[in-house]
Amino acid sequence: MAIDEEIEKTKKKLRETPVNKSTETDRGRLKAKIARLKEKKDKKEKESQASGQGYAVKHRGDATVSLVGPPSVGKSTLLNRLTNAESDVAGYEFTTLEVVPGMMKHKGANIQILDVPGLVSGASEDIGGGKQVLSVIRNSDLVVIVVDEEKIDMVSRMKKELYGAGVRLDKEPPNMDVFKKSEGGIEISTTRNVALEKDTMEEVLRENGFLNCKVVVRDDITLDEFIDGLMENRVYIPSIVCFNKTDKVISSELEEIRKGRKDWIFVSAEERENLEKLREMIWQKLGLMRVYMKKRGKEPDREEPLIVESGSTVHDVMDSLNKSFSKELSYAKIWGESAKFPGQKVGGEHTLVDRDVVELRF
Ligand SMILES: Nc1nc2c(ncn2[C@@H]2O[C@H](COP(=O)(O)OP(=O)(O)OP(=O)(O)O)[C@@H](O)[C@H]2O)c(=O)[nH]1
Ligand SMILES: [Mg+2]
Repeated sequence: MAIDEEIEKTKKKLRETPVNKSTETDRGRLKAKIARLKEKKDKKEKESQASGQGYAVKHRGDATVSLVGPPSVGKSTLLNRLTNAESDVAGYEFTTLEVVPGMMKHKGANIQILDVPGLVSGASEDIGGGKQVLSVIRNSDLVVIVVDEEKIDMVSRMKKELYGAGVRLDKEPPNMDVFKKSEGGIEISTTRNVALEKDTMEEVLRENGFLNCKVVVRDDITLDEFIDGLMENRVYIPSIVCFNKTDKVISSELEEIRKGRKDWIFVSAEERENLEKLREMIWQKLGLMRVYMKKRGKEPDREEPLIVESGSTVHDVMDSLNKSFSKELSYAKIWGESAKFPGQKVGGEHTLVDRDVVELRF
């Protein structure tokens, strides 16, 4: 394959280029070239896959979460415990070969959980059909990496795998903008705290075919982040690392493992240990909140909250109701923590918080 060879050749060159200030521009150009070739390869594969088979996973519910991890760590067991699914569980590896969905009810939200098997090293290079698996992950709102004591070292490998596929875990997109122009060459403006050399940026831009453009960089970013900002296929997804089978580890050992891994969650799917905490962590990481809609003179619907992104305004809530309103909002009455007093009148731009009650007036 010509593209593969080119990628390899460029990677080799990059490895052979020493890391120092004088080679930064060269390294930038090489890195940009690799990124561009990978994107080209991705596009080609997507085109050829469009007609062929792939994982057809319909996204349902308020959000979608992918469970990823090496074989036999208990992904299916976890899925069955968290949701209504009945995925096969067995003591040997690669029991689950396709994506199995389940629905988790939490705080009135329907959260779709996907058991995504087979993310093994080499997936981003498409060894063993890993590309489809990656596309399922790329389209989810949260990634839960599952491991057990035996496979604990796989966490960094899986993160690397996802990184190679353009998935940026727990990161914000770089604070920059690129405007393509029809003429005038490359124009770069940066804030004072940006250390990345303009020459390097220019080289990277040219390598990616941005010959006429205006680029604004507002934060000190690394070369890799700058390249990310130019690529179309990057996705930014939050993640959780879930250590399963705590029941199999003696407590002194478990203490040792927990040290330095404060942000991990430790559960036993089999013993149903800490699963409620995992549910809550999933909810928190998804950054969702509940809003109860109320009709004039009636009690709010406490059974079926509207699930919206944290920080949503009254207008956002109206948008997510998926209805077109015949009249403009005159005001909203609100109850709950964001209200100064019960039944406060607010405008569409008012920011709501979890569990607010909203009545729309037209
Ligand atoms: N002791 C213990 N065993 C568990 C736990 N969770 C799962 N297991 C066992 O681990 C084995 C593998 O579980 P699965 O749920 O099939 O694992 P998986 O990650 O889906 O495996 P693949 O589908 O092969 O990738 C089974 O024998 C489970 O009973 C747990 O919390 N504690
Ligand atoms: Mg399984």
